[in-house]
Amino acid sequence: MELEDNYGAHNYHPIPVVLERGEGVYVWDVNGKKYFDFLAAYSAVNQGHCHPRIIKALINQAQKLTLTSRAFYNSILGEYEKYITSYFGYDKVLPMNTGVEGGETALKLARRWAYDVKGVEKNKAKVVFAKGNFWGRTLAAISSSNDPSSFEGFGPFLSGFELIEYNNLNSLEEAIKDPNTAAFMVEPIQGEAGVIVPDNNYLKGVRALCTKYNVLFIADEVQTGLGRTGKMLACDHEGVKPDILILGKALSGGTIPVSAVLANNEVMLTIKPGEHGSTYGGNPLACAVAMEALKVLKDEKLSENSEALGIIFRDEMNRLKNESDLITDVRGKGLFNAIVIKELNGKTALDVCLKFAENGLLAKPTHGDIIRFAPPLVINREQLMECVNIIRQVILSFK
Ligand code: IF1
Repeated sequence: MELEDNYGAHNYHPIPVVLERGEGVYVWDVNGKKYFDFLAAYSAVNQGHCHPRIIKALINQAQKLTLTSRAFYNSILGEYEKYITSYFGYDKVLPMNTGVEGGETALKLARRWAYDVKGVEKNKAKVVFAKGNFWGRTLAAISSSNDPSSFEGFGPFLSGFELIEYNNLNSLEEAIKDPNTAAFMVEPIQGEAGVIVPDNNYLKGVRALCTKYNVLFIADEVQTGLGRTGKMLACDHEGVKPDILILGKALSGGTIPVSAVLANNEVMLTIKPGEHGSTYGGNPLACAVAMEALKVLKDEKLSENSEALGIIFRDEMNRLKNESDLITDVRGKGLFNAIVIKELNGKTALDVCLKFAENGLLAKPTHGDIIRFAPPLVINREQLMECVNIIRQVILSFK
């Protein structure tokens, strides 16, 4: 911790636990203490820490070829592109590395499509976002944010962005009827905002309005995708298909950064050779790891497990809510859940999380009073109940 303090940027304030090993739902600290990981690296280790099949794919490819740059072809990228596009049902994929690069890529595609296909006047394209959104830390991402801790002190900001209320179809229609609108980019469930689940049929409404006004529906499934909410994609709960799908995090099972933007030809082919890319985008190592990470999700039925155990978890949290005046709300879908903590005698969500850590469960608060619970999707019922008991014991200890 001291080394990080002396030699690292102070852009984080971690919970004082020093981890050195991970396996499945467990992580161990440098003193050998074992924890349930109930954050799962913000949903990047849905398949569990160091999944043997994903690590094996990583090692095999790492001993063959890791990076060629896109100046040349390589023997695995085409196979991966075919695999992932048929897996999600899109014509094409643009491979990138981090989630925020996926968001940036989606926005560039949307603007190009607006100019070249929809016929919006040059440099007039507008993209609409929901208040409370979080899709990363780049200047474009913070330019679309209404959270001062994201954007304060980093101006000037990118123009052409408009913010509307989340989960409000009237405000969406008002914003996108503007003929200059290229896209609406939205998280199907808002993660950083605190696992904000919109009303049923919100996504259906988004889909219908975007179709009606010829506006691209961009779904940011970087956190909600890949089984996290109990379906392969959170959009699958309402059977809606976004025009642009952004994936990241668990796409690599928590090994190396891999993200992907999927779209059909009308959108994807607006970007011509040499107009976008990245040194590591689509590198052989990423392709090998991502294919295995996607196979594991299906082979181990992790979406189904997420859905079933999520129901049990929320039932247990609601039971606990009735027994303790500390919890004011329980919400989520699948194994993507959060509780809202009412400050009690000066005790905050952080104090609760520190106590969780003492009792062998790792979680982190967001926005002060919300605790997100998102374990690896490989967790089994027995392990889940052990975690419920830890949570119950800690919560009830705060009188
Ligand atoms: C950190 C938050 C979560 C995301 C969605 C895109 C991205 C993220 C819906 C960008 C990234 C990460 C960032 C990470 C912590 C984590 C996070 F707390 F920051 F906000 F999950 F809620 N879309 N979220 O959630 O992906 O570029 O990071 O790969 O900043 O520490 P990225």
